[in-house]
Amino acid sequence: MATTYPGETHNLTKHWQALDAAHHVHPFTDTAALNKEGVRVITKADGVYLWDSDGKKIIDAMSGLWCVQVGYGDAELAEAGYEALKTLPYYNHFFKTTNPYTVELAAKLATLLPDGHEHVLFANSGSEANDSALKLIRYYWNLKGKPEKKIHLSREFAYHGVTMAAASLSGLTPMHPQWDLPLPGFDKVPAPYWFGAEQAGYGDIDPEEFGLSIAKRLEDKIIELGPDRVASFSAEPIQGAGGLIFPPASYWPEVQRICRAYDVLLHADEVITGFGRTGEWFGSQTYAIEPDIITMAKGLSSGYQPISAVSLGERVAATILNANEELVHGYTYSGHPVACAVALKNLEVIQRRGLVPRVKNSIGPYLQKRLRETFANHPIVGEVRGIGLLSAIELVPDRGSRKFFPDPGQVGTHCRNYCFGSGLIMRAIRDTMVCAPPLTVSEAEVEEIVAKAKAAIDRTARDYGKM
Ligand code: PXG
Repeated sequence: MATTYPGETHNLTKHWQALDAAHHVHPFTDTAALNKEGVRVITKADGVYLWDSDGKKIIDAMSGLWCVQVGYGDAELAEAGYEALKTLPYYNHFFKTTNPYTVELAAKLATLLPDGHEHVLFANSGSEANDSALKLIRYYWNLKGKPEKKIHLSREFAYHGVTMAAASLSGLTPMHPQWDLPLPGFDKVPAPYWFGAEQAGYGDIDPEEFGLSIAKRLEDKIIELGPDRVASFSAEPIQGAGGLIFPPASYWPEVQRICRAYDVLLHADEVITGFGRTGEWFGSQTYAIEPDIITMAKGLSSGYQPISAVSLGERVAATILNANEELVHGYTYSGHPVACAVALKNLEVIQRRGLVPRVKNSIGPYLQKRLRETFANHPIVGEVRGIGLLSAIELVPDRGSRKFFPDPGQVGTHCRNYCFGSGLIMRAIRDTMVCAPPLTVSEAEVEEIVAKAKAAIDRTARDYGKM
């Protein structure tokens, strides 16, 4: 990183802010509003910490965007990338060629994925993986002689990415109007969001009963559209960017039954839940889901390189790989050697350091316990929920009621700003504060996250006259 420019005397933060404002378009951002406020410049990262260009140290309880499993600054990953850059900086897989990094990674994934997932296809982002998965699903039904099975079902509050197809699959409604989406052939069913059930008109329903009734909505939708027209159901085992929605235990077994009963392919989007987040390698293992197709990204390389993958379950692989024709799909950078080298090292590091059992047995339960203890009787905390290193804190006006604040997002943003101000990164999704630290986070760092979150939530409660 360039920390100084020759002969330069002016403030570098201002310099970078000005360049950013003049030339850089940010994702999911109102550019004009950001430019008035001034962007924060992140210049380095180590472990669970980031530093900005003014030297401020920030604890990152979001692992970047839910992706930095091994923490920042891991020398082994950096060296693996450097070695690959020197040895084979690029080659493709189109011309009947492969390379050691790509095949070793594919084989390694086959040992970690749920049973039956022996084959992977690489892409570069979660969105591309989901786009690819939908194409494979369409192709599967064409090969099966059921070309009319083309409707893709997914859920409200789902986040599956931003390509035309992945955004269509997403159920966060603000993602659609700017682009005239969803495309035809996409339909939604409700999410198993028990905390929001009362507000959504389900009354004071038991979580397990709610899980079954939401699964039934999937069955009703398949019947309404016609099972011979429904290709697939796509779902995150735990909904992430939609507000950390953990399904009641009754939900997944019933969804699995319904998908089998109506011959609908089950696509698990493990972009957030993969690679140890939930205390297993994949969320599908945590919930005993048997998907036909799995998409993964983020933690696959701990975010150190852009890489994603689609894995094919038994029946999808058997059909597509025996089609006796070319699979007309693939990217210039599918299975990029440098990205694969880094991802392979990342998986080795996660395994060697025992990070997945650590999330399941020690640091995950520790985070969950400390958050629950800290907010047990807090006046604006309606629920603390979580599994492994995924946690959510619901901010509500009256902690007993499961009713939301009137203008969703306002209180959450207010609290998020206090977090940022105190050097803590937590996401606010509507009024849900979420936290997903690196799998390497220590108990002392958990304490720092919890203390800073408590201070921010206390200040928010005071500002809203609740404390
Ligand atoms: N599926 C899931 C479940 C995701 O969470 C994607 C697909 C798309 O991945 P790419 O690599 O195309 O971004 C995601 C991405 C947030 C946030 O603020 C979450 C994501 C991306 C950006 C912001 O929570 N998830």
